Amino acid sequence: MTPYEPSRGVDGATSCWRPARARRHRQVFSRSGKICPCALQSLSDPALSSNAFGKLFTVTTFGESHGPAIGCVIDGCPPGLAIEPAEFRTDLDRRATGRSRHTSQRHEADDIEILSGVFEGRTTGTPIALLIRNTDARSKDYGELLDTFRPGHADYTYWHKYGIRDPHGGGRSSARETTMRVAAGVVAKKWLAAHHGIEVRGHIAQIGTLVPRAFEWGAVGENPFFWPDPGMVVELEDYIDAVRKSGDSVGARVNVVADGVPPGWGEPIYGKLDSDIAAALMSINAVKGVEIGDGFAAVAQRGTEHRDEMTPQGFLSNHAGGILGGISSGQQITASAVFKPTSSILVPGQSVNRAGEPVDVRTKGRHDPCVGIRATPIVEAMLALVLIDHALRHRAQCGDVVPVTPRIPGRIKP
Ligand code: EPS
Repeated sequence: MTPYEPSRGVDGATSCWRPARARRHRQVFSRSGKICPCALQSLSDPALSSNAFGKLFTVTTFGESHGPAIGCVIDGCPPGLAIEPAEFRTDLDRRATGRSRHTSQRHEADDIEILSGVFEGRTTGTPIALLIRNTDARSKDYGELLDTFRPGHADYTYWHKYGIRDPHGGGRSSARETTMRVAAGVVAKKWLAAHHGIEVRGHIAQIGTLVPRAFEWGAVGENPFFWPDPGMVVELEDYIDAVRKSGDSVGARVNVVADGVPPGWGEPIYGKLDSDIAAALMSINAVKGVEIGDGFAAVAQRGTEHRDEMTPQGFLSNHAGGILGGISSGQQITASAVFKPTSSILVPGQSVNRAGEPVDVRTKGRHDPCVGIRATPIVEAMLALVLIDHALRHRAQCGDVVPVTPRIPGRIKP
């Protein structure tokens, strides 16, 4: 039984008054000039169900956490880029479960198969299809969730939206989906580095109440927390162990930067670089907040502090996060995303079942005490995917523009 008939919709907005013939011909207006809302929506957004993003470098992901496989199709990748399966290993492992005791203990190999779009190790310009087979799903953990909704989880909203759901492992709402974002991000990072010398890298900037007291980029890859302060790793281990043992979870903040982005990428007004970055980061499962540059701290700043003054030798600060008027300034792009505490936890919480009756829910299974711990490569991937899309969009419209003003160096003047 579904809660309602999806084809009819609940509020009329999704119902279509056009005859099937008009729909086939993408006819938007009736004879009397009435506009069909669903036709307009489908024209402005051909990927209506939103499993794809990007305009020139598009990525479509598919698959469920407990289905046979997950995958993605990248369309619009420039030809000639050298890429082979082994190059996906590092970032996929950085994101994967089961690589330390501080994350979910599901052990997936995450071996990538390139099904199309690459010939003799080089992209051909045709769609690149990437596939990873799921090998360690344990669906029985989800037996009790068939009839109930985890508080704080997408279970309830998916059910109300579609009237049907795959509850095993969270289906599409699972962090498993982010694997393919990271895979697509590997291709984007490689092209950005090869063509523009751009480097995208991230680190965790807060876990629960803990913030780094020191900062070393070199330390980030040396501990399971992507943490820039090597002196705090033992403290973090104890903190996460305690959270896990209590059956609870905590949130995390991930910071990401891109160095080497030239001035000029991004489109005013509705295709601003920062609005596309915000949308991309916010689309990651479990993200609840995004900041660009100083973000919400700008509320307490004065104009004299926030404006990034310019000299021929360099900018004097970077409060704007390298984006002015939605267009890159040539400074470092800086952004930040906050991941909520994992909602699948052992501590029982109140909820309802499908009949609407009150129940207590306690989630068993192999969950992350802090899903943000594995998120740094995902945030990097999403920024890289937005950047490559804007690089291609900029090249398409403004590739032959030659500015007369010398570039201000992107770095902050010492
Ligand atoms: C997840 C729950 C766990 C995680 C999973 C994300 O899955 P399961 O219950 O099937 O063991 O392991 O993460 C991944 C599998 C992954 O590759 O990121 C969730 O509820 O989001």
